[in-house]
Amino acid sequence: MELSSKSYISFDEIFSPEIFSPDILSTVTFPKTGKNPKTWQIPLENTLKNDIPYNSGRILGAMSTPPHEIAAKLYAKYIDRNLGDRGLNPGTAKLENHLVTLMGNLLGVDDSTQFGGNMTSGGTESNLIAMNLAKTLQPHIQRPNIVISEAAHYSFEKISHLMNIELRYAPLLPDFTPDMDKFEALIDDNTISLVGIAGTSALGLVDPIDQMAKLARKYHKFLHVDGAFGGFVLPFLEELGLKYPQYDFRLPEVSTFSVDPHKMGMNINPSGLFLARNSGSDKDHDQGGFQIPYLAGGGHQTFNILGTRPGAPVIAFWGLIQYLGFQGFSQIIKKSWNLTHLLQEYLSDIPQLQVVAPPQMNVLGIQFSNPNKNNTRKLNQKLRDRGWYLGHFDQCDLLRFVMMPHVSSEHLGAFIGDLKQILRDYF
Ligand code: 0PR
Repeated sequence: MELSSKSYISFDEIFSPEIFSPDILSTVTFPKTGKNPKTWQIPLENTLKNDIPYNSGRILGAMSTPPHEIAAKLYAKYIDRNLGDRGLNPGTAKLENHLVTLMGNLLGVDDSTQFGGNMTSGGTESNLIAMNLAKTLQPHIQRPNIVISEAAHYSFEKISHLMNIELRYAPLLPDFTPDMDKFEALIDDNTISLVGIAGTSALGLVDPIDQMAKLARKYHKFLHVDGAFGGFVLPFLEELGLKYPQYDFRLPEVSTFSVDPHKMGMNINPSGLFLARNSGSDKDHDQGGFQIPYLAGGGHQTFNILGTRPGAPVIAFWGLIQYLGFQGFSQIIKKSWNLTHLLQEYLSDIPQLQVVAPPQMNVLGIQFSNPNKNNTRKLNQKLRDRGWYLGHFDQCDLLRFVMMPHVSSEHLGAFIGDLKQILRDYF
């Protein structure tokens, strides 16, 4: 059916998808001519209706959330900025430097002149850059390894594969914290970095990074902290009075830190931050970058893996920080923390299930009181069948909740009702 003329279909018809070729998504030929949006907009939107919207309240286990409207507006306005060529975008580059300084301040940096970093595409890229820096700074190590707990995010598997680095996993104790004796025993002359996690992916737990810092000092090792999730939660929870062992640049041994604005920072996707301390006047972190000499805007050195990279996430997050300030973010995080408690309270009513570890931030894991992987798999499936989406960590036999800003107490109430029903019907 040819539908190119604007006047051909009425408004009502636009909302009757059956008048459009239902097969538009099965066509395999690249369209020869452009088509009036009316001919493809409805199929497009109908297809996208398959995506689960955050405001349905159904997404209870993902570490992402809609961006704050201020961030979204700034992003849309400055969508064309390319930080792959800083020389063409010196304004955006200046904002990026300032953003790095502000985030360093949030994470315990006391001397911003001995500090640097970049926005990245997220925790994966930040972790990769950190490990690349650690490797570059120690060229004498031929067969590098890194020591990290078993709770490591899978980005480290990618890093290991891409960079030919051996991953040495310290096992977890029954309380899901790393066994620090075993952690220490894994360190050797070929260890290029110790890695601590400030907010594990499965349970949001904080590694004893203060103890790892002591090991870094004892063995003269690079120490990276993966705070992709927790790095933008812990400073606010500390302010609310919660206590954690130190996990950030307040520890002089922490070399680099990964923190993601696109998680609890409510910035647009993708946005991570790679932060690095210089150990001295050599500007250590400059050595880990790559020279790009030929750009129209002038050559520069970059850590980033991406070439062309969006500048708008920098602008959006810088603006959002100005708009909300520490207090504004604090309110958002407090609400998520309160919801975590509410969820815990609701769950305490369900004897078949138990909370895996007391939550340290707005991440909470559950499993059966008599742990059983098959039951956990089945429960996850039944919840999905009813349209509830949790994280499922099969290896440690748990279902993960993340109380992101889009979750409300009403959503949790509805969820608990369905959960109890499923447990009655199937277990
Ligand atoms: N480090 C930690 C501790 C993480 O939890 C994550 C992501 C990363 C690094 C990597 O960050 P990027 O995904 O930004 O590269 N953790 C989330 C997770 O695994 C990622 C995510 C987010 C997955 C939303 C699904 C989703 O719907 O759960």
